[in-house]
Amino acid sequence: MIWNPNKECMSRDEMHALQSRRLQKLVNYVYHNVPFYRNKMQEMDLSPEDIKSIDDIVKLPFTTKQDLRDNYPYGLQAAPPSEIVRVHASSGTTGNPTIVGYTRKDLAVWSEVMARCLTAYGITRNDTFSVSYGYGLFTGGLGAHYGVENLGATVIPTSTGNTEKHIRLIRDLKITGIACTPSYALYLAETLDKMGLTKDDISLRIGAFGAEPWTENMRKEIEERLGLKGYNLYGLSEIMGPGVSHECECQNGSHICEDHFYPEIINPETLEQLPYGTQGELVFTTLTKEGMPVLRYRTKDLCTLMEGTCACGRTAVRMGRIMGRSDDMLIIRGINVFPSQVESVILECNEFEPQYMLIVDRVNNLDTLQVQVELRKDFFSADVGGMLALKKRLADKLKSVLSISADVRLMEPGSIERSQGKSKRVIDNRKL
Ligand code: DLL
Repeated sequence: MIWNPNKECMSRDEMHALQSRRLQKLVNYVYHNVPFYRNKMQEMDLSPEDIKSIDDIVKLPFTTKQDLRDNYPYGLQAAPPSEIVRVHASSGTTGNPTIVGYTRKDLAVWSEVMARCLTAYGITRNDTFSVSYGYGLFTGGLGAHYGVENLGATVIPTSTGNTEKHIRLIRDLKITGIACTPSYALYLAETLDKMGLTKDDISLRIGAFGAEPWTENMRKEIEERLGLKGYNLYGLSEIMGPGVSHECECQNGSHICEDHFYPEIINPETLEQLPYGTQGELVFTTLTKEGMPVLRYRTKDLCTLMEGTCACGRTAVRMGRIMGRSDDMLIIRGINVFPSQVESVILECNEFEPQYMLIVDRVNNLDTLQVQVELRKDFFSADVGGMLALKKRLADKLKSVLSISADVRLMEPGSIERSQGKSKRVIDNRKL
């Protein structure tokens, strides 16, 4: 099934014409409503009239997460505050989070693209669907929620946490579809096991997994253990949230909702556009967004783009799996974590040297984060109570900044290996 065949199966020529019209309108809109873009374009001696088709996109400036942080909170917002009906936020590197405002029309587009995703996975009005992404500032919960409602299936807003209760709901309400991170899906499988239940006790049939990288092996394991078919769901807050792209029954890459989000692949060093089929950094331009539109947003996600009509009939450009990042962002239990956030917390405390190591692992299918930090000589002591209190203080601070718990290990002075060249601060033992 296809939710919106008019858009999803458009001929390439029609898509090109639509994208060209939308880009021209967007450039005019941001030029007149966002000083940041007007200044950038003026610096480049570029006026909105220079953009005549989507191919002219290469003339436009890029936008980075740093630009969003520098313009915190509402500097890049194009719509007046009276038009903004919702705000989400995504974790920043250090300091300011990224604030994204949505107009009523933005929310309508979002629930449209999410309905496209769910339909492509095979969800219908007859399904009962559990949204197990976090509800709140994170876009996963509410983003998927309104897509399910728009489609007309029954939404169960389970959010995250209390996994046993969740499994009882899956069983008792005969939940057939679920959206969550792939690592949470594995954790669900494990809890199912622990409760003495099997996939035959539940009726899950479709999973929408994303918000973090995952592999074909993880897909097989989740499918096997939960008795469902798992599909990829991709998105990011700065562009919209979940729903930027999705797999279909052919599972040959994820279809990008290209009438709303225009994709490019660039070389992250030279910033040159790369041809389809080459791996590089994914860049998106929001063609229809009103609240906080972005021109050429550098996602830092590395992947390839593919052209060609899919056997499902959709014509949109597809993206391959995310193969890594061009920055050092980690995704731990679905939460974006930058090592620099940990560093800034450590530097705020006199007791520690600026020597630390993050060790990420996956234990019983749940991501774990250990933070090893070196004590300064003057603070290293045999007073166990004092050391425990210090450890707790750091753990609490990290939790409030990162939004996830870390296992803090206080290390003896001089014990963390010093590097000669580029320091290595992260050991990621997860087999992704
Ligand atoms: O993770 C939005 C989302 C929610 C997507 C629910 C899918 C499902 P952010 O917190 O802004 O937004 O994180 C965006 O997460 O740039 C990727 O690095 C990563 N990511 C998201 N989906 C996938 C995926 C949400 N399917 C960042 N595969 C992105 C790999 C993903 N990485």
